[in-house]
Amino acid sequence: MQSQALIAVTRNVSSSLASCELSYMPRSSIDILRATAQHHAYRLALGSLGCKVLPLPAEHGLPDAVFVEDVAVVLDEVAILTRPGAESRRTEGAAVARVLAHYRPLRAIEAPGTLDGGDVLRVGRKLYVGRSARTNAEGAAQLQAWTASFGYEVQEVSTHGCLHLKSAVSQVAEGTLLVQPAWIDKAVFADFRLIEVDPAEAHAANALWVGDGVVYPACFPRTQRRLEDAGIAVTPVDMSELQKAEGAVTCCSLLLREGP
Ligand code: CIR
Repeated sequence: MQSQALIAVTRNVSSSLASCELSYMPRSSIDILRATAQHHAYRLALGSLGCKVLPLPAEHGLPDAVFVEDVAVVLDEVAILTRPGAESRRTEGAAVARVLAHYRPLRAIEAPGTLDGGDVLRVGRKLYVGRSARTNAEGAAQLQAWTASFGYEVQEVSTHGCLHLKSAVSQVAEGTLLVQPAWIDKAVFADFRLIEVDPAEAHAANALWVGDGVVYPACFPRTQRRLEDAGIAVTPVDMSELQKAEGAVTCCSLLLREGP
């Protein structure tokens, strides 16, 4: 049987990125040309790992639209359009939904629910949902309702001091998670092999698992070393400008298997 392509839905950097939402970082000047070049290199990295990259045009009126992960949760059976916690981000999903409609039936989180895709970590049939400033109990409950018939189980996870659950934990290999124990209770993930970020690299827990390795920010060499020592192949990318907008590697794409 031919293996299905992995599609990466991405969206080019908005010229208004500097007006992005910020929660934990001070605003600093963002070089848009550099951010655009870094995003281009990110897409090339995904392509080099076998993804079919779909680049949506930039939405210049929507500063955070490059962070497509937050507007949908895509599972094999269904895609759930989120209702992002930040009001400025609520219209970002429309263009992404038009693309996803070609691949999955669509469902949606409705008010008063809020949910950011960055708060959803899928591991098999388990959907860990971060309770953050962006995602509320109603959003998590609606996600459970839309996915229960496919056998998914939502488990809420408290987060402290970070934007999203996936700022604090991401999957890097089968059965293996990369964690920042300062921002979540790592006991929740006791059944996994855990790799902790290097204490000098607080923001290093977000990696994008693709195929046999991860796409990973080049600015965390100590944690990169821990990943490599654990046998994980790392494709480094420079994300410095997108990081000034509190972006990371998972948030710039939505990965989905083509076909049923
Ligand atoms: C925001 O605050 O919503 C954006 N500036 C950054 C979103 C990053 N998203 C993600 O990590 N999933």
